[in-house]
Amino acid sequence: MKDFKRYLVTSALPYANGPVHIGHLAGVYVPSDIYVRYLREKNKDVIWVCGSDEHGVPITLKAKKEGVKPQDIVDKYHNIIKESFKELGISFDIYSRTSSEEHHNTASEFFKTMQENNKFIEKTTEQYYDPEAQQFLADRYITGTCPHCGYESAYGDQCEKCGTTLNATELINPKSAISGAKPELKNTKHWFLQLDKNQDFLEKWILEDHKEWKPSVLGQCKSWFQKGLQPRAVSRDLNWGVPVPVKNAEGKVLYVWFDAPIGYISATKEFTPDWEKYWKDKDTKLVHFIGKDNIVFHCIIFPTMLKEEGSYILPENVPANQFLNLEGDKISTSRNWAVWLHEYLVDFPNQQDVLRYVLTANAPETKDNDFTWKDFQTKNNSELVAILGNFINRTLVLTNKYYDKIVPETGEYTQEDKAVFEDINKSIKNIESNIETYHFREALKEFMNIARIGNKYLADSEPWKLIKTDAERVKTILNVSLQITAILSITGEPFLPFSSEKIRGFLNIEKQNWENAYSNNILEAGHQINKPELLFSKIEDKEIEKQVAKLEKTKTDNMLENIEIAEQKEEITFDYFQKNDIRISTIIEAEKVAKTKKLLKITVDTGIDKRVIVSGIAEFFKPEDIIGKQVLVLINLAPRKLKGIESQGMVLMAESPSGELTFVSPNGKTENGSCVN
Ligand code: B3M
Ligand code: ZN
Repeated sequence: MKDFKRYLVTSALPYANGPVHIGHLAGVYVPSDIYVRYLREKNKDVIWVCGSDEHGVPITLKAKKEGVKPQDIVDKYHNIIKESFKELGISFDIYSRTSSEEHHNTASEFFKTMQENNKFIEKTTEQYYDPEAQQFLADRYITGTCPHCGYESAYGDQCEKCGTTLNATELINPKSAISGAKPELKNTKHWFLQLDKNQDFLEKWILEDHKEWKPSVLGQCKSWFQKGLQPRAVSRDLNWGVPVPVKNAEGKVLYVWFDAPIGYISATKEFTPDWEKYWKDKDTKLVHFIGKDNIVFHCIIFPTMLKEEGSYILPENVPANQFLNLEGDKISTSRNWAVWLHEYLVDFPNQQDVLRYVLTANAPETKDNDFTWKDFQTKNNSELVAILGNFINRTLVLTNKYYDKIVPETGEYTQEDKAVFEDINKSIKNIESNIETYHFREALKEFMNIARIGNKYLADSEPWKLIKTDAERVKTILNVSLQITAILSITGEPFLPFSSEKIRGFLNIEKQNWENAYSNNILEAGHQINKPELLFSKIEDKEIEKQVAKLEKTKTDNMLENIEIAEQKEEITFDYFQKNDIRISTIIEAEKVAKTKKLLKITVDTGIDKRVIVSGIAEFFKPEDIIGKQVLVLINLAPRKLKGIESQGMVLMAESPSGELTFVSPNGKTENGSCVN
């Protein structure tokens, strides 16, 4: 692997239109935090930038919905996001925002340089326009049916169902998201990035020079290349964003996906005056952490911008992740189907590492994955508590008991001792190679393997028994166990930074370099350690039940919200209504119609005659329960055959907005054949 002088790591800028949830964390922020913390422990020169993506239609739509200004929305969520990241230990060097002046200037300059070097094509094309709202409908301002998968709520820029990137004009039955109106096509001028002209370059750069990228990333790029790259507009008719910095471009701003990745550059600028070294020197390794829906922007569009601008380096890797589901369902901000980070931090105080652990262990690295509260509990109780916590606790408690918190001398190592260190060294190497190739789940497994090795070592050597017969040997065993504990604090730092800090506190040591993990003498004999405390505690059923109940409530709320009371039907005259002959009748027989789920064959006494009616109510009523019931029957409905049975009329039912059926019965016993007028 090529050795780079410095690293520049970016993580997708979250849209400031809502808080951050576990899907964002598992896909992007936890893995990038692991990567960067590891590089820092290795004393690498690394800068990690992120910030809020504050432009684009998701923000203006949200503002409109809440009746406030876009700036109010981004201020609110920028702060929530920034704080919650910090509390989870997501250790960006800078968390900036794209509404900042620095960013507006940087994005404008970038565009101007390209413009002056004739890198854009200026074209007037027809775009959708909402005649009611009197505005062009960019991106998410327009919805319609996806031409690829038939999903009915696809956006003008992307179908969230099948992931395809779209042009608004491809949508079937387009509709304005502002007024619901049918949009019209209207001429407007825009600036287009010449992706087509760069296809050869991109194909070679990605498919030949970066075969090591994740198969899913290469796959998406390939499918873009196969379709053939088209020029792509990088401006929009909107009033929220970075204004297009040329004359006569009023009412036009840079497309959010043009300005947002430039946010990585402005954040770096804000962080250090030395920023150019990180962005323009070939010895920098640039890595973009993103989710799979951002692949095309980071692998094709942004690299084309960087190359066309001319003075920037390109990414070395774009380790995109798949999606995390929640309890088997797709996470959704609009359906509130999510575990929100800021809420987790309140519900599980001081348990940041538990979430980090579970999200890493379940990271959707190669396929979509699922988060369940039950699994969260199990991973905490039977892995963090029972393996890692247990090993460290036993080591510290015994050291406290036998040696009054002083690290004992080691005697000559036995075969077992040597084997333990060898196995641990292998695991450390594996953590390194896995982190360096973005396999964080595997890396975490190897880390836990070190704790397992420690546990087994204690269980096999039984110092608590040996202390009576061979006290000398126990000193070595505990010395070795204490060294393993120190190794865990070093190798655990990328994954579980809060626990690592605690362990350092227990051991009374400073933060170490990664290389020290290979030492078997991090703690010298005679070193004084501190009184141990528990590292992890059990999560009880009731805490989990509370979270599950919260999700259940979301489900019911969503269902209720979807229930609509049927609108009033068109007007009819009295005479028209009078044509209905409705009679009080009694059900005298009822049975299920064979081979159907919904149908009951009912015999009613209408006062005039006894007749058979086939009724679609079997899912709501058992035949035996309705016999003897008085109901309303429309008797002059033209007969029709259902499943071979002639139905002579209709039993009237009330249908609730949620689709439940009940009988409409007279109030008190009434003679069969009575007319309902
Ligand atoms: N704001 C993230 C998203 O799709 C989008 C990323 C921008 S990264 C430059 O949620
Ligand atoms: Zn689709």
